[in-house]
Amino acid sequence: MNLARRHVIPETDLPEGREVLDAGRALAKDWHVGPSVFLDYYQVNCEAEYKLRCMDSERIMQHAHMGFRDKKKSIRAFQEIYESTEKQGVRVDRFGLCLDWSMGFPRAMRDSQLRGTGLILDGPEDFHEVANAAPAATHFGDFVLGFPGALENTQAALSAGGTVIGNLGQYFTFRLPDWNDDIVTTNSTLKAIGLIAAQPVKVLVHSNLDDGFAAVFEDLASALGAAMLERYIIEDLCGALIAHCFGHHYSTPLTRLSFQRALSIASPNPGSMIYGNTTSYRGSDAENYASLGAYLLLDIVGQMTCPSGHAINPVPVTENRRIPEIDEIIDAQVFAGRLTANGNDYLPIYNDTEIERVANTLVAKGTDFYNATLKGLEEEGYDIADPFELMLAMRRIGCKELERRFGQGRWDDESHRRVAILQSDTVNEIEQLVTVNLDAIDPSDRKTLNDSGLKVLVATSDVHEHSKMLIEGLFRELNIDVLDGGVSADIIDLARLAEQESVDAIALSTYNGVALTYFSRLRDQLLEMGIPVPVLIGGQLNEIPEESVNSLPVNVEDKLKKEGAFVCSGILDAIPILVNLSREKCSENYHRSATAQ
Ligand code: B12
Repeated sequence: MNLARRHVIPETDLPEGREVLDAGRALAKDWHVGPSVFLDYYQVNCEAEYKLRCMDSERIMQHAHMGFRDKKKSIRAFQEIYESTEKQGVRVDRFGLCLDWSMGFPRAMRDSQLRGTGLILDGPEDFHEVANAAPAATHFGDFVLGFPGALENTQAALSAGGTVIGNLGQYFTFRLPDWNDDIVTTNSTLKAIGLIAAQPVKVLVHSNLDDGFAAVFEDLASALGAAMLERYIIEDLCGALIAHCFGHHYSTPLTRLSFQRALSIASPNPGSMIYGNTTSYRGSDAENYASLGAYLLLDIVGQMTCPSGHAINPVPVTENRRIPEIDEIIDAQVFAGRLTANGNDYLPIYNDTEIERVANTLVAKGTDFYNATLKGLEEEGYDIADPFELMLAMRRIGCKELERRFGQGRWDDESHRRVAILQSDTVNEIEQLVTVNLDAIDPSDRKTLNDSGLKVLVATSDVHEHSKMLIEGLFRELNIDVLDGGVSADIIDLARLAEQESVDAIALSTYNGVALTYFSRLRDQLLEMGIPVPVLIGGQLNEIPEESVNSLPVNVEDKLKKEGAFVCSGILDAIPILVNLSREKCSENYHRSATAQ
């Protein structure tokens, strides 16, 4: 990729970052942090103050996350979770809301957008109602900052008493369906950050690294360097404060604890929360309890030995199967409370020599990545003192290219990639899954596929791309020609690529609760273009039906099958389908050459 500014940002009339920030700042006369039950109950001006108080008194905060479409149910959940855990001697300090991705659009456009499974709040009144259901801080994280609707959503969040607002990480990696105007997205986000910076009380700009760079970087040194870049943008260029979150993808004790240590140096404001290690939830409830216990204990010991203000986040064990219910959230919180009570017992046997060593390496190499990126971008002609330009450049260049150019690991000519300083758990896990799945394939099927010359277009409908990475890794080992259809792909782009490249099949991964609508639209588009390419589909195959009474997503696998999709619950389900396709292709080729003779 050519990184020169004129290639990446060809627009000649880019708004000036300073002016956009000032426009946001000016709005502070009408929009400010409103009162809330939480602020009133604890007599604090903002959550940052509460966090510092907790750190001083060695209290470990607890975060509960929920994702119901139904507003009334969300309010009930706040109340029931708060009251029930309190009765059991556990305090939930903050609630996070899984807002729907359609919330990223400005209010006036929202109704006509593809909807996922999350909560949709219309105006400031809705925000206020939900945020004040219990005396716990409300974290407005997902789909607020980083989208075209950022300003409206930030205004509403502030007026509902929200003082930790995000999610900057999403700005860099998330794409709303059929929305390509990243100038409007950047404008709205930067204005919102200006408004936040101008508040008389401390409002933290939250960024979940795992929603942004950390999920895609192969090297944790790059992930830490990215936290430094975000801090530079928010604190040095915008005059606001940043609070980082991480956790979904950090599975091994050494990476999880070392990263927490390193982040407390790279990003020293109190952190928002350490997200649960949700990628380790792959099994039954009983199996997932092992993961819950394992990561929580690390996070608790991490807070005891190096308090960073992050709330711990006990994710209910049902989360890989469906959206967790209220009683399951309560169970996870009570579980965490008990672990915290026992946490001190682990300290006498805790030894952090290796953790310190790895954390120090991450800080050193993360700093090198940070410096190399800023220097490299400046040399390519970017104004790195302009937050608008820098944010847009980083978003357009993307994580993979940034890491390829400025990563600190040694470049390996043979594999055409860098050898990571500390490889991320995600990359390790995907590499292991490729091997395990490859070994499970029948040798005769491997031979058929190896000789097939099949060309498969691989894509995702949303940000979830681990399955895509796994599919690509496995298919390449099988000598299948893999064509990259992208992440958060638009239907029309996929169909055009399928036509241009005459692919034999599309392998689609989808997680956001839009499986049936997305597939039906894709199939209709392919048929309209006269290319009935088979579509293999996997992921979270559910959707909230139009006529739903409880607003919960239901499984749509049978409907997908009826509509003609090849439904795959595991990656190996693709093998017999591809073997059949290659046999068909082989016999078509045979007939074609026989007719030609
Ligand atoms: C990792 C993760 C993320 C990461 C993704 C990082 C990345 N760059 O990929 C992050 C943190 C960014 C994320 C964000 C969100 N997430 Co998420 N995420 C997950 C999580 C933990 C794992 C999914 C995953 O990658 N699994 C790894 C793969 C390899 O395993 P697998 O899913 O079992 O896949 C197997 C099969 O399904 C199959 N398969 C899958 N696809 C295909 C395709 C083909 C062709 C074939 C053959 C096979 C196949 O093969 C795989 C291996 O056998 C799940 C919960 C969970 N534990 O499963 C939630 C989950 C998918 N996320 C969810 C949600 C709601 C979101 C958000 C909308 C939250 C929000 N409000 O911000 C955003 C998405 C925003 C957007 N713009 O799209 C929900 C979806 C809810 C639903 N549909 O009912 C889930 C289920 C969590 C939950 N219970 O609420 N998420």
